[in-house]
Amino acid sequence: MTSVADAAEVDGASELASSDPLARCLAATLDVAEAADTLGLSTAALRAAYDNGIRRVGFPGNAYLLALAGGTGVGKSSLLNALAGGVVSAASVRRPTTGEPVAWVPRIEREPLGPLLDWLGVHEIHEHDGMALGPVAILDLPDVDSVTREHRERVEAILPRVDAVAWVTDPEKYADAVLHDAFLRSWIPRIARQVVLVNKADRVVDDDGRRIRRDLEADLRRESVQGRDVAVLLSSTVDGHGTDDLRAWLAAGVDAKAVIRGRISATLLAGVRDVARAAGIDPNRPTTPFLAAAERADGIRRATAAVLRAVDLDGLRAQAVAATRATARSRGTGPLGRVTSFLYRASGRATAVADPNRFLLRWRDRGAIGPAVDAIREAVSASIVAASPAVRPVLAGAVEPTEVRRGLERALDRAIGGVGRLEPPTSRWWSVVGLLQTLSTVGIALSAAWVVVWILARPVTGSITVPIVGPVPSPFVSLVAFTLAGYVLARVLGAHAGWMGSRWANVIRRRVATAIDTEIRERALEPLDRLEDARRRLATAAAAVETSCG
Ligand SMILES: Nc1nc2c(ncn2[C@@H]2O[C@H](COP(=O)(O)OP(=O)(O)OP(=O)(O)O)[C@@H](O)[C@H]2O)c(=O)[nH]1
Ligand SMILES: [Mg+2]
Repeated sequence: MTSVADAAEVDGASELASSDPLARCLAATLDVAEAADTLGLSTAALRAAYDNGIRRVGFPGNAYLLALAGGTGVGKSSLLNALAGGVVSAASVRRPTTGEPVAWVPRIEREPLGPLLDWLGVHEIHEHDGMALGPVAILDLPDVDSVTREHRERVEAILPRVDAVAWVTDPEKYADAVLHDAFLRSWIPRIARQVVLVNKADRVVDDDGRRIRRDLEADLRRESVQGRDVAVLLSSTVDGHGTDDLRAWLAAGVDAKAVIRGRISATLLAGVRDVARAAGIDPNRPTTPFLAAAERADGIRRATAAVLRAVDLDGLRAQAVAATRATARSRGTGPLGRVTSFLYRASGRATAVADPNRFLLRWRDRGAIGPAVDAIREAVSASIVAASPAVRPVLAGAVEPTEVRRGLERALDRAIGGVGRLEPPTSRWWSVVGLLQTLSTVGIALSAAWVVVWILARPVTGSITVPIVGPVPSPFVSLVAFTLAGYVLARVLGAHAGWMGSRWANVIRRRVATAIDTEIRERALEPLDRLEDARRRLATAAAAVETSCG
């Protein structure tokens, strides 16, 4: 059986041209199922309908399958016997009677329909020669409401695989059967060709019959898909003409292939509508995102501000200025400055206070991004409440604190990585200052030696008259002048480095802030965005299903 069905499935897939609306309907259904999986919706029923559809089109035969379905004792078997003009399926007063499905098939279709009937698990098959009812094989099914539960299970297994259904009821059961039966309500939208038969019409007077029919038609109109009216017929198997309307309905110019395709499309359409509804998509309204643009922008803005606080841009600025000053010191302070900057570096103080790269990379040591996580979660919480119940769990999962934190950390790490290595600026003037500092250091050293010689040997050196102090020996004046020059040079260097450093600090501060902003905007809500994307895909595919399966 499996091998026959598998072979049929291969045929079914290849039989449909890609331009065929049914092929488009099947493909769009699969897109809906895939998007719905991402949203955590149940897609088992839809995928089963898809599989059934693919298999059904692959089976050979030029007849469609119509099932007689309904409660026990309503006269399903009697109706089949009436149509056949003889006993095909045993009918009796015993409840329930029919336990296994019975098929009544036109002789020329018996062989081609073999694999399909096998797939349905129908083994009792009767052939007939008439074609007056059109290309139809009729199945008498067990009941759906007796104490024998397996009967209903058997029917539920067969109904997804038949092409058309005659729902049979009687004047006693009709109210329960259609008005309050979830079973029927769930099936009616999934079948394109169907009729409701109120059998045993011989038991009611004409007026009651007409009233029952009107009631049923009105109720069915509410349950059917796309305003496709379900016909309601009265029938009787004890009255000679009681099945004429049913015969006429069966024979009314039916194209078997159209019935088969209509059934598949109706089932897929109904299944897709169920899934779309669960995703909160209304086919008559544009789909809005879970998180509205304004709330999203606000959440991102607040989260970015919180992250920037955690990163500490003022700290970064101070580090950048200090790093620039350190570079200036090592280039422009002459021999003594070089010694101090070496000592600075050796002690590790330079890296602690003047290394913006290290400062950025180690943001985790300083800042807690908890407030940023809260900002995102607050922005999304209203959307979760507003979302349809079926998608709420997966939405909540997408903005779970650990998930949001991970997203923000990823965004921040990427932003810092993207900024690249920060190299403090330098200036040619610093080397010039460095040279002058070296000269002033040499001058200080020579002046100091001269001072020592002057103290010990008092050579004649002349003196310079300094205001207020009076004449001062030249070695002292020289020592003071060089020291002063060194001091002034150091101050000039410091001022210039500070100016360049703060300009650079402003640039990198902006660069880091922009990178963080961009990354958070694009990445912090990645899990939520995946859901938004799935919902958009679902809405698009569902719209395609409406047009191609409709
Ligand atoms: N008065 C009247 N009795 C009918 C009519 N059709 C069937 N019956 C009787 O109703 C009883 C049940 O008929 P069945 O054909 O066995 O009913 P069924 O729907 O196949 O029942 P299950 O096989 O148990 O699901 C039998 O005694 C029939 O004679 C009808 O149109 N009018
Ligand atoms: Mg029966």
